Amino acid sequence: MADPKEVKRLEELAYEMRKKLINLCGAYDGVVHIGGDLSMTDLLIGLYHHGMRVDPSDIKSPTRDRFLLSKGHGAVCMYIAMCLRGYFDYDEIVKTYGRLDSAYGMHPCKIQLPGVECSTGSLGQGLAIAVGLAFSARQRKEAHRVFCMMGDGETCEGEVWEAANTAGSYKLGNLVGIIDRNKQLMTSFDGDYMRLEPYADKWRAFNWDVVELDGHDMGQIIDALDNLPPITNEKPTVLIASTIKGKGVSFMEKNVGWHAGALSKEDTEKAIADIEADYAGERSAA
Ligand SMILES: Cc1ncc(C[n+]2csc(CCOP(=O)(O)OP(=O)(O)O)c2C)c(N)n1
Repeated sequence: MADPKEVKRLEELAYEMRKKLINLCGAYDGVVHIGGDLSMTDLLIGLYHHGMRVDPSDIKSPTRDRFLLSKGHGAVCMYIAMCLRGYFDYDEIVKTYGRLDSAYGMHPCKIQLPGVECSTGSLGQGLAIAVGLAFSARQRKEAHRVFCMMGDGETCEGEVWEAANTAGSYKLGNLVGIIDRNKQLMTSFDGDYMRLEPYADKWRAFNWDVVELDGHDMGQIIDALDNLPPITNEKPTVLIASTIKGKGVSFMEKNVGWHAGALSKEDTEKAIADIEADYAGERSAA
């Protein structure tokens, strides 16, 4: 059972991170993938600030856990989670985000930004790379885990399932998939066109252990990460985290118009007020 003090510490970080995301979005002269950033905020805080063995002062440590953001359009969310952990400077991210000469691109680049494990953005590829890293780690008898965050819409891509089958077949117990299951794709809801259910059963059919959780409940996130099986487990694990796209901002939540967008000054103020009210428990979820 998660320690209430740790739950509170991470909730505060997630609150701070949401406000930093909105402020960056408001300051940026272009669109940000804000809907899916807000849906995975709590998960990224749980990973970077609790569940993963990482050290910003030793980013090449061979024993570090590896994190791959397969839904690379959410890069800024990862930058801010890492910045709150001490990797990067927030003001520098805000100042340069999305510029051609910036290390903080709309999609993450491991060459430009040390600390990023994998360049992503073309959806569907991260899990296959994570499988390779996990397989290699096992061959070398290394003890770290490989974590791979995917969007649920992203898992419409066939390559994901080829990788999932490989991971299940090779019994990669050191591999952890995390699904940001916000039930929205880019411009539609799950089931409008593509249907993902029965989602958990699909992963089980590929020989994965499945943990279903509320991706906005920090206690559940901590418990899921603390109770991962040992890396010698006979199966990889997938955490299917039920989330809300745009979580915390009333006009974005479950609104397909907010997969990506730009925020006016008024939008920014309203979004910050919503996030503050949400955190204070004064606003009911959509
Ligand atoms: C191969 C590929 N096709 C299309 C896109 C454009 N694209 C960017 S985000 C997105 C929707 C992704 O949905 P989901 O994975 O559910 O992400 P989330 O809702 O969590 O943002 C699409 C189609 C892309 N980046 N890569």
